[in-house]
Amino acid sequence: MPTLNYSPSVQTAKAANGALVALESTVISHGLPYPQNLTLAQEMEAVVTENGATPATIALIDGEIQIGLDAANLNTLATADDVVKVSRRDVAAVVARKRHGATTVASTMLFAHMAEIGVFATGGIGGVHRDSNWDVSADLIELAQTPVVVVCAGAKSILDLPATMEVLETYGVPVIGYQTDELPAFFTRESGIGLQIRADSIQDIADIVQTQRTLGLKSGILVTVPVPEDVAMDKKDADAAVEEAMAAAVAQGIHGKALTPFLLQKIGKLTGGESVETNLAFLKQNAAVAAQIAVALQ
Ligand code: PSU
Ligand code: MN
Repeated sequence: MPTLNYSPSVQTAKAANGALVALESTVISHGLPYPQNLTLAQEMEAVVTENGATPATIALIDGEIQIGLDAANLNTLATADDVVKVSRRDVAAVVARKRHGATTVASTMLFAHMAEIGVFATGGIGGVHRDSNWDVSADLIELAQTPVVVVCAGAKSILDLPATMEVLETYGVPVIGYQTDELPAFFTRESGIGLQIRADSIQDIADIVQTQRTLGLKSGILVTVPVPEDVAMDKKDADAAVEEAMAAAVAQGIHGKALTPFLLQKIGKLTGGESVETNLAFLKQNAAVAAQIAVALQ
């Protein structure tokens, strides 16, 4: 086993068998602008705590795997310009070279599982990019093989959502709609894509998770929570910004790991910051739902 460096609060929670929620760090370093990213990271941790669980923000600091971050480390992730966006394929190189790395959904799941943390809150997962040859996020493949519950606001509308759902089905990943019949689409509550599993209570979700574990099914579980109504974006506005951002990415030849951060930043600019506000709101909501699930699983 690699060395996992636990923060004091995570160490204490683990020793007491307390509920834990993993949080990713790419959203901090590459997903949101400074200083909202730092405030958000602190607020997500506070929301997890308020809901009875202990937050464990995961990142690589000087190549060390950190499960739970102190204030200085959070600040580094929010401000440093030499933080690598680390998906599964990047892990070994960043650890070996002792660099700073921000974990995506895929690598956060990987490290959460190593640390025996079963629930993880994020904004949205990566998926199949539109009009691309094989730009399929490693998040989907990680969900196929790593038994961690990922709570998110669906997948970004910058993705090909029907294709993303097909890949999840192929890999046997249950997708649960929390109080919704429809896949939420990140900035908006609706996508037009129906879900097979709707759960109206936290206990119902916990029962499904527990059963999945008892059955020995090794895939992850995706819990999708629609963005709160009062901060959801108008679908027309969101779609227009997405289209324009996509066109800019094509024009500038942006692809690969740079694409998602580019699109998020561009959409933020195009909407005058509205998309960032929406993003912050559902990240906190997801942290609350994840903490409630973690507590119910105790
Ligand atoms: N959700 C957000 N902001 C983000 C991301 C998710 O609200 O920045 C990040 C996650 O870390 C996710 C990654 O794993 O985008 C997907 O990147 P890619 O499409 O390159 O796989
Ligand atoms: Mn990609």
